Amino acid sequence: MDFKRYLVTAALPYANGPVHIGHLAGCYLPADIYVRYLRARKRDVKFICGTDEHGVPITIRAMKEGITPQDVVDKYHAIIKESFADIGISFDIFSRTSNKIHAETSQAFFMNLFNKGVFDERESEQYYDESKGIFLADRYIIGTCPVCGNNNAYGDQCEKCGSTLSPEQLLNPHSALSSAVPVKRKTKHWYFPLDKYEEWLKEWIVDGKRDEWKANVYGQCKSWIDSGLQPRAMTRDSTWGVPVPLPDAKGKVLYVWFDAPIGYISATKELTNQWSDYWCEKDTKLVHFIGKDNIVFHCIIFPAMLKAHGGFVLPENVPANEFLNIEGEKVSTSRNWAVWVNEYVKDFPDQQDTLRYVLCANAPENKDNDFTWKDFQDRINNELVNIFGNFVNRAFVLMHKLCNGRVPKLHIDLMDDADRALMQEIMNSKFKVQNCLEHYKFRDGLFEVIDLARRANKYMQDKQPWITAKTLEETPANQALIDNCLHICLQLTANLAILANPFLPFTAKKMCYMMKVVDRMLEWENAGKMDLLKINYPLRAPELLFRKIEDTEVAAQVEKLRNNLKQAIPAKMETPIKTQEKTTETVKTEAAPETQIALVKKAEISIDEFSKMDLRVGTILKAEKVEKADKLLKLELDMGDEIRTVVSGIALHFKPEEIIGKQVTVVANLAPRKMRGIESKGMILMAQNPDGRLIFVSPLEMASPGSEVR
Ligand code: B3M
Ligand code: ZN
Repeated sequence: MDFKRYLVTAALPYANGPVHIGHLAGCYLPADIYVRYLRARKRDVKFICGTDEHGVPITIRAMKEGITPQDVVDKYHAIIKESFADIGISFDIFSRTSNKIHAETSQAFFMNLFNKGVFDERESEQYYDESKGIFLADRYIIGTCPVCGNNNAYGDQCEKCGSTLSPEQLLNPHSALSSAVPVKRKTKHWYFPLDKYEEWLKEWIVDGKRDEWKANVYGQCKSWIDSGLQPRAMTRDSTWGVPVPLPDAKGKVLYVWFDAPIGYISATKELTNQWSDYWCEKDTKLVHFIGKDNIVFHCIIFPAMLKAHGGFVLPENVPANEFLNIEGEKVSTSRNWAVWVNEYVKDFPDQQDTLRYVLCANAPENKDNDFTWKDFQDRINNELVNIFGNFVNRAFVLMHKLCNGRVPKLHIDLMDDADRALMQEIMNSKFKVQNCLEHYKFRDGLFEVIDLARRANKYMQDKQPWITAKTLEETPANQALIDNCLHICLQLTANLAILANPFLPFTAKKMCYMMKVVDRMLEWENAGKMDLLKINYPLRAPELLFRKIEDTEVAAQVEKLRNNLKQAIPAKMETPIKTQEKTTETVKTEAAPETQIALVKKAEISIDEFSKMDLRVGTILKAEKVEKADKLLKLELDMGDEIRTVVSGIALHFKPEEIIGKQVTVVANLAPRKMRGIESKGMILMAQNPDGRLIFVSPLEMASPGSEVR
């Protein structure tokens, strides 16, 4: 099918934190490369994004920072927008879902379905936190995953095994906001009957011609459909979000995954009066760029919503990427294990394209990939600097030295096989890169660009015009050979700028400046041409396109990652680690990066001495900070036959809300002692990592509270 226009969306990032390079590699960079390519082909394209400003991630962040949800989204919208602009992500609009136009659009969408009788209105019992007066849906509720046993699974998803969950499925559910064990309360919601769209989705995805979709995307969709679709509530009890536009819906808002994808539509409306051409005309190609955790929402739920509404185009493709790890470990925002884009642009000013290069060359297109600073350095120094940059620089320097700073003539009669072969390569490269980009193979496309530069380098090395120059005194006619070589190298440089432009736009611009050509030369139809630079045209002196990354810079970045981690996990460690504890007498050690916590071997004890200890499993029911004692948490433990209070010196390591439901090992017969006026009965055991991190000593499987540890 021939498409008249393109609508390209990139997932709306939650406005609850800055973006990191994993976001870029997974979604925004491939989307930007694709769009820049389409623009170069003079296709009619709109590139849509904005911040997702509703939902639990925002309200939880607000509570953590002690500010309002509005403050949170204002702060992070600005930071995220700036990061994208700095790194050259060229959205046509970067909107926000807190805009009025979005509330109107998503409410109208809801009413359209409501008036058609699409929703089932259902009253059900849901978990409710009495201490906070709030229903616990999605990420407000935490518990043990029934699939993998992860103690920190959310009410909508387990991030460890990827299972989609409902709060009812969690074992040991507890509120993420307080220490409360939730109760059940009646509430009414509007359900979208996904089950009724199962057949249609099967036809559209499984039986339909979705063979273009990436295997990971198609596979996830198929397994969802195969395991049967369930109705899903499209509303929530909350004060933060788009209000449900019905008279009997006080205190109800649209579910964030109902309103967020509609955000693509509202942002397009905000951008252009012609928005309906893009959303409603059959000859629009709609492409959603997302990360792999968003597949079901973009391939199943949103298409079913669009279908129920009617009149909208459906996504032609959803090229979702996998995740990018950092230095061998999963990105973790709570541990601050991430490379933040806003910090990168400060640490590496004018190095936007180098990051774009590395993230594309190493993109997690088919599997999770790893980013390391060493690989960043190697790729830049060995590929961008040594191959691409070096070739362009040599061509310019030699042209200034051997051809008076002007584009030399091409003597067709003197061309040899090597000249012709390289010219053919230029043409081939255009089609290879084009083919990759049309099929969302961005890594391969970038590889083709570098490969052309690699061949060009070899050509120049074989021709050695600087050696030919030494023969000129005796054989002046040899100037024609030098001219031919540099003519071809310079036309190739212009071609490289066109092919590299979607990937490395800052570099392409610099090259245009050096060649004294206007940006219009970068249009794709010019690729493959050998007359892009006019003969005798004077060119500027070369500028270095890329610089080497030094060992010290790599070391500094690795150090920075480690320091961030240490700040997330405070450096001041307390020993001994058994944590009932002495607030004043505790020995403090500073955990420097190299200093591992010293292990002091203790004197031998007899089995009798050991058996005096009553070790038991306890489940943390409540955890709260002890006033005016920044290291202490007051814990309430379910010990089977009783609830115990234990005061523990772990407050610098864990947030109270994160440890509810965890099982711990308790020294149950330790003499009680008063700490800050609270009687502490027992002590919990902790393991301490060499880096100072504390880890609960917990049973591998859920044990009954009060079980003896022997
Ligand atoms: N905000 C989830 C995420 O950032 C969500 C995407 C919405 S796209 C409509 O991963
Ligand atoms: Zn799980």
